[in-house]
Amino acid sequence: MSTRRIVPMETTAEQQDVSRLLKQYGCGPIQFAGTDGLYDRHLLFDNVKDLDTVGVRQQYEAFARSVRDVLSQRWLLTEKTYERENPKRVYYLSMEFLLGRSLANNVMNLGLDPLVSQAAKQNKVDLLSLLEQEPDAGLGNGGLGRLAACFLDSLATLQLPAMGYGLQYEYGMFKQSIEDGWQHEQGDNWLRHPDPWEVIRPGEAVEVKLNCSFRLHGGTFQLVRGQASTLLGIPHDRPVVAYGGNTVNTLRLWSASASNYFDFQEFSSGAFAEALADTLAAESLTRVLYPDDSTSEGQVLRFLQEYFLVACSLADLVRRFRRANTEWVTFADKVAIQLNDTHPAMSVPELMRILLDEAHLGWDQAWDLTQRALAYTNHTLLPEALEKWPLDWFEAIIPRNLEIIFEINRRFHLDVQGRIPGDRQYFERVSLIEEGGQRKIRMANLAIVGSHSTNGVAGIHSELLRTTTVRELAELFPERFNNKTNGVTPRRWLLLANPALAHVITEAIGNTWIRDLDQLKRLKPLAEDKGFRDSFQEAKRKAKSQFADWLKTQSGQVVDPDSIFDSQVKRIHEYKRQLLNALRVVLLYNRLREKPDIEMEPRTFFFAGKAAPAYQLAKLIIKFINNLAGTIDGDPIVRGRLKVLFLTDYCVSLAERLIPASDVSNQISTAGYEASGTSNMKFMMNGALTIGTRDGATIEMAEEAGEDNFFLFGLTADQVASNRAWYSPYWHYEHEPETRAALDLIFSDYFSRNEPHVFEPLRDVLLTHGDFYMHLADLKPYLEADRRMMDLYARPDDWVRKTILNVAGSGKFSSDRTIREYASEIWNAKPCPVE
Ligand code: 26V
Repeated sequence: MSTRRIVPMETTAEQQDVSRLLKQYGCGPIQFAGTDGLYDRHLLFDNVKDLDTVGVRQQYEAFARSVRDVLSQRWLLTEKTYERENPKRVYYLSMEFLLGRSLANNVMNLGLDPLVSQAAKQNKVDLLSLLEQEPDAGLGNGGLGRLAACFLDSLATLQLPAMGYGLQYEYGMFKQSIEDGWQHEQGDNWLRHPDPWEVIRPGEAVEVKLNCSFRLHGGTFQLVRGQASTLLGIPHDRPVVAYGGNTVNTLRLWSASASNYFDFQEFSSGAFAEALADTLAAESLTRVLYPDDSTSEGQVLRFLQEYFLVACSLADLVRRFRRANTEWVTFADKVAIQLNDTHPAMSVPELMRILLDEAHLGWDQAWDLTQRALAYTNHTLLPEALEKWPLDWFEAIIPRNLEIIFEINRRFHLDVQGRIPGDRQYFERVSLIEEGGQRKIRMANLAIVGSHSTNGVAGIHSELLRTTTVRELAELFPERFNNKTNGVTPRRWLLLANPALAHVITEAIGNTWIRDLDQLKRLKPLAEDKGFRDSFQEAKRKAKSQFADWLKTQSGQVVDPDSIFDSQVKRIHEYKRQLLNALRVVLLYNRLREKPDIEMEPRTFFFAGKAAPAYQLAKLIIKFINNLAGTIDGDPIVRGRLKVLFLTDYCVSLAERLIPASDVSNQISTAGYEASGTSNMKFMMNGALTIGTRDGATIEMAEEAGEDNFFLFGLTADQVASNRAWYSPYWHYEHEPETRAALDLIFSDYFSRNEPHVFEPLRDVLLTHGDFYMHLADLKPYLEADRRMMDLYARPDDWVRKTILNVAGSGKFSSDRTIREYASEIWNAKPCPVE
């Protein structure tokens, strides 16, 4: 059985003094567990069931509720403090928060580990299986949503008066299963059981007015134009506990419901189903998360979701502002609103609407306040992911907002004409409206023009955004453009996920790294310390065998913890190039088939990630990886030397297990396409070495660790751009025998004996259609880097040295650093400590 603890061994004196802690949380002398303690009372009164008959799910709920009871007073006190101090508040608006599980994290942040372990013992509760009862809150697609969750942790830990706003999707990110190698999707009904963390506040509902109604017709969403309607936004609040437990901020998620619960007139005439139709349609607005992280297809439901988030959140924060302040002029001194991508960019016209029509300010003042309050973060340069919404939808649903957009654009046009006279085409490129065919609103342009700050999420990305994607806008407003390199929370991703390594680090340098990750650089000299290297290696070995044990119990799959664990985990996407990784494996496999006697360290290649349900090629890539895994498993020549595993249903909890256990992290996107990456940082902190391209934040990671401690390869972003014109994958196919052999093997149906031609589309992507993401150009350099990496692995002492230097260099990638930069350079927000 795994000995995975939920918090590390370091218990401070403070943590040991449980009753003092409870007092600090305002709980008085109550007992957490024991007869008549919180836990027993919840078990009994929440379930009205005999204590001997409750199941482990109910035990989880009672435990989580007891933890929530403990933090409730701090939660209240936090809001009271903010009300009293009236500081500038930060609002983080995001369509996604990929939270994962909360129980272990909250217990850790509250310092309640000793209490919880003791309580579990007393009540004969198996803590590990209890923790497994909590479903992941999968309210996000990938990096963008997980970043928002890490930011919440840092905002609270830095004691910033901040709040997250999002949507309470009834169904989160779909569950993935694999049949015959193919991905299948199932709905993620994560709220099937009561959620112990949420506090629903119907009393703080807000109204959202639309100029249309909508109906569900045959399962699709239809607008009924011209028939105005009102929706209700119901707040579902979740506590965001700071490390140390002093501050407890709020994540407020909105669910939609109909305002006139159902139409009594229709009801009394007997048309019961008719009467309920509006309610059903309204509630379906927040039913499901859009499971596509790359294309903003024309979906009116997504458009409505975005406006709903914006309208509810702005109404709520304006109401809060009005409670504490009398003068509108102070709005932007009291409120900072960060837009997580363009998804909440309708905040620009919506805030203008409120300031003009409800506060009755003049245009100039409203515009000044709007620009000063709003800031926008861009997360992708992929043209297909840049949102553009049909103007027609604005007209039908929120015509007043459209009117305001027109006026913003008219004034913007005058401004541009004044600065660059006579260049009509210049304005067409920066205009908020795309003409020709169906007219559309360009949401990125709207966000940039209507805010005071636009940032990218890593140095190279911010630079490309400024010099290519929105070059003209950056020329017009150079002072608005800046970079904020992403980070991740070291609490969840090191302290919680990897207790063995966290312990080794704390033994060596004390525990200040938990709040100040730069402290990790003090590990650098220890790379030369044999004793430290040994404990470091032992911690990795422990994480690996724990992972192997878990995998065996969970799925029956067997992996060898003495093999190299080589991982690539992320959404499946052509630009992320899982195919390049798979080609590397085919090539290594060919080498072994040809010369079974060559030296090769045993290796396990882990892949995990979801494909958007409509992204056929991404699904085929999953199928290919699974077939590759099957073929290799069935070949006695390579048994025990190469293994490929596609782990199903990648999610936050799986990442927390796999990342600590990995030796090698693959970050191999076509240079210029991955905005930042954030799993790259988690791997680095957990002592994996990176093999990767010079893209996103990986560039900065190599800078911090020293390029000698990295395995960088392949075309640079500049080279990718300049080679496009003449690049031909055929050249590589014809001139590189190993590349050719690998492709020929695939096209010969070697990996698809019973499914002839199933991988033909791979030929199209990689050869016939020109290999847009340049897999073949980077394949040979990838294998050369792989060779260097394996040479290092053969010298275990040098390998561990480098992993230590990587961990020591990872301090910059704490989301605490990122949030400090946002706070001082964009928001001008200061900490507001609670007592
Ligand atoms: C776009 C769309 C389009 C409409 C349907 C739903 C949907 C959901 C998400 C997106 C935006 C995807 C952008 C994104 O996730 N970017 C990632 O952001 C990470 C955090 O900054 C960054 O590390 C990754 O490199 C970047 O790909």
